[in-house]
Amino acid sequence: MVRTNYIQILVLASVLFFLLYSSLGFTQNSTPVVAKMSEDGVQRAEIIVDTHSFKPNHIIVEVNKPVELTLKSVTMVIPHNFTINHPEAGINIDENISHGEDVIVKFTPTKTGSFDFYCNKKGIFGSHRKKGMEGVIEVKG
Ligand SMILES: [Cu+2]
Repeated sequence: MVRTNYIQILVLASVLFFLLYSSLGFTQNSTPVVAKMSEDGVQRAEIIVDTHSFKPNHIIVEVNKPVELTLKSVTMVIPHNFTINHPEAGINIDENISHGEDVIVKFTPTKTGSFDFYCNKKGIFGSHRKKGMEGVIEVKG
């Protein structure tokens, strides 16, 4: 009888943990944010890097104008990453972001379209990307 209770508690705890963990990690598309054009002609935006999200995760920029994204990590321990691999559009970045660190990435998109970015890190429960660390850079003409 004691043994049965122990197993029930273990199963319940596992289910709760799984629900909690998976609820942290599905992609919710945030409202698109238009990168702000500065006087120096650079389009700038900030992205908050958390576990497991980028906020915002949809940035709109103009084609053929330089873009500067500030990636601000607000995590306590876990390192993340910003990968966007679209050399055909002049965008090819793979930058690690330590916990609590600000990383600035720069590129000039040469093609219109929607280009996906993500975190390439993997935890013991799977890739950060699958948990929601992905987004899109939308390049407009
Ligand atoms: Cu990550």
